[in-house]
Amino acid sequence: MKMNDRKFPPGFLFGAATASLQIEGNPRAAGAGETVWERACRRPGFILNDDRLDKGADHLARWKEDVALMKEIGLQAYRFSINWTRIFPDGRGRVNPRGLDFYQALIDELLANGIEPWVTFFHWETPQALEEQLGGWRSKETAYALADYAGYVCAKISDRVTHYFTLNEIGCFTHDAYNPAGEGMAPAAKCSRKEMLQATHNACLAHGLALQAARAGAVQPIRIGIAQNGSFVAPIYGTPEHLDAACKAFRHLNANTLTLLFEGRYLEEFRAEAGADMPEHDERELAIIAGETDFLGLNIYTAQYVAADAAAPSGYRLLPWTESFPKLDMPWNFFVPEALYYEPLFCHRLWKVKSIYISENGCAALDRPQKDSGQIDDIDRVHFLRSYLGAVRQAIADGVPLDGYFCWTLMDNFEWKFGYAKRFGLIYVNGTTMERTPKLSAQYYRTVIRDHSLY
Ligand code: PNW
Repeated sequence: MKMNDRKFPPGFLFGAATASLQIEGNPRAAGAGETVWERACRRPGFILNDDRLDKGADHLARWKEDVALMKEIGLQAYRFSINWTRIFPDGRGRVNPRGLDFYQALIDELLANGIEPWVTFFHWETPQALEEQLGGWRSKETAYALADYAGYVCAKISDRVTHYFTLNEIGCFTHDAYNPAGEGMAPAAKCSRKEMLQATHNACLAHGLALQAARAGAVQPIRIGIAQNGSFVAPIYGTPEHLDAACKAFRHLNANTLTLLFEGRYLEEFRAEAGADMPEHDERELAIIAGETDFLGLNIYTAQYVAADAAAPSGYRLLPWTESFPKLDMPWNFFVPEALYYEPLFCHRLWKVKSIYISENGCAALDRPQKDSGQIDDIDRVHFLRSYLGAVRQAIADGVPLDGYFCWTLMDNFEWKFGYAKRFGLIYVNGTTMERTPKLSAQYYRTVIRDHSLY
């Protein structure tokens, strides 16, 4: 493909992403059930400032205004998640007849405004009932329940929605939520390492089962994949030696998620490391997990640097962060734009993935409205987006099949353990009045989308 040094290919899709629990507010409206996040928010000290989900960004009330803002930015697609417990309050069994009403209306409004809806079935909305009855993701039954829910939803919305993500970021709701430290994401249950690895396996199984269930439920052909982060790495610089080492590290460090999904088996190295803690599984499950997808979504914010190391048994060395390394306003939000070049490149190289979307990319910044104008000049976010989008362009120019980019996130929201203290939005949300103000970065993104060009 020929591109001048600024243009994105004509078919390249620009969107923004959100998640239900982070923006909707009012998590029990219209007969919804409880999620593990709502429950965990009640634990004193679990969330910064003991913030709750109740407010979110008040999207449940302001969704029409929000779609109008999306249109103003010129979004071609909008990725959002459905809260499982709005549809199945207990995760399975009883259906809430009012549960889909909000999403149906949102989908219609998006389409009426020329914005393509991309639905995530699961962005960490684990039903509290399944946590209590089954142990949540520690049980394979949760994987089957997720698939049933996905199939049900797909049957109801696939007349208008043709793009789906099965799950968002497997590691964040398994490895980070069920571990020996009993810390991290909700439910932050103290578990053995075996349970932790089993939870990750079960989530991979849920992904595979959801592929099948969604396709079976769909009333027309759909495109479906996952939105996954993982342990992302980049060569310290791009000589063949460091590049090969980073690619090897990428496959190894993601052995029980991306590598498993695309290769359908656990690597020998992983088996050796896991030892007696290997998750229970069989060949049939591995085949389900490796079910064909239509695209791969990668949520990429940063990557750790890797160097080739002939002396190390693995052949590579992970380079620790230096204290002065530039980062944005999250402890892990290191500024590594080339991550958007290398991670898609590795997936293409290792597994011949034919269609890749950046399903999330963005940063937290200390946004402050100007005293007089109220304007938010988030120059750090503009700088961040321009740099990362540059790497996307470079990857495309080098033949990596990158088909779209979703900015995280549309508007300031509930940032999990950090509550409302961190701002990732293109749109500023006043936490008291809930008033929305597009930031300078929203203007920047609008211009990029309008001209399909990197500025
Ligand atoms: C993603 N890391 O999580 C989630 O999909 C979003 O819901 C979240 O708001 C957003 O990124 C910002 O945090 C991540 O440690 C969790 O690198 C952890 C990391 C990256 C993303």
